[in-house]
Amino acid sequence: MAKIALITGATSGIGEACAHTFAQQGYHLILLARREDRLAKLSHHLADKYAVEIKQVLTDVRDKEKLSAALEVLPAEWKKIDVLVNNAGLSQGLDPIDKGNTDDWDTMIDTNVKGLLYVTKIVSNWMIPNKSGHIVNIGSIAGKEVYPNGNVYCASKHAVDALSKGMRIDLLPHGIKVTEINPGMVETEFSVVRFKGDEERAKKVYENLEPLIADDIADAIWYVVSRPKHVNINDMLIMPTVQATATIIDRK
Ligand code: NDP
Ligand code: 8X3
Repeated sequence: MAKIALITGATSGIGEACAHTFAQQGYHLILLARREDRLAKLSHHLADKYAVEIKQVLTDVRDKEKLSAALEVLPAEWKKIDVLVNNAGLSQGLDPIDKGNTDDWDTMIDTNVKGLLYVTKIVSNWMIPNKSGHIVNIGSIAGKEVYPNGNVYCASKHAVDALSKGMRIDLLPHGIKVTEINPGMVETEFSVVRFKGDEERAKKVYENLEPLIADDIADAIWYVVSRPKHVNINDMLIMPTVQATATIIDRK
């Protein structure tokens, strides 16, 4: 059987770009997300275009029981996962700590931190008997710096940073690679989700600058995953050329 990659948050942005890249490289895919129509459309498109097999896992990474049930029903040969891309994540709101919406905080922490942990626990247990595997966690510049009003999103990505280091230590005896990919501004649906559907406000984030695109990150992930067995790239910070830090941006 061809190699297998499980990509969370595959229905949009970076996850969708990764699905294309891995399919193009001949990987069979397990694509996980919540939006059924998008997941089905993408899966059929990739299966037709690249002649690869695809399993759709329609679930929410926050719901550990449903997540576990949805993954455990996969056939045994599909549990021999070579690459896990822990990409599902989001930001909600951009407010000072005293004004933040506590439901938004729950959503970010439950998705970006706890969801990533639930998926990792299941998949790492499948990788361990194979004594190989590669876990790629999507962190952020927000996991390396804190910016005004970024508070809880930044905290969730700092947690991804710490967890990536922790996973690398704990999974070392099992031959499992752990890489953290940390993008700066990538134009995806991220800002539309952060601003809860306010397209105008989202568009302003990328106004008068050239942001990264999702394919730039998929390309970096493919580079990392395609290194020889003895090489692991621990951590990569990828910024648009016009972005020096989270907040210092050369807008024209
Ligand atoms: P998008 O909003 O375009 O994509 C997010 C993906 O995550 C969607 O496929 C969404 O699918 C999925 N998702 C969200 N919540 C859940 C959930 N609870 N369960 C399962 N899937 C979920 O954003 P990006 O592609 O930009 O974001 C991908 C990752 O990259 C995130 O972790 C984000 O924090 C990170 N990142 C993004 C940057 C950017 O500037 N865009 C920069 C740095 C990091 P569905 O709604 O169908 O479930
Ligand atoms: C997404 C990039 O700068 O909005 O992680 O936090 S940023």
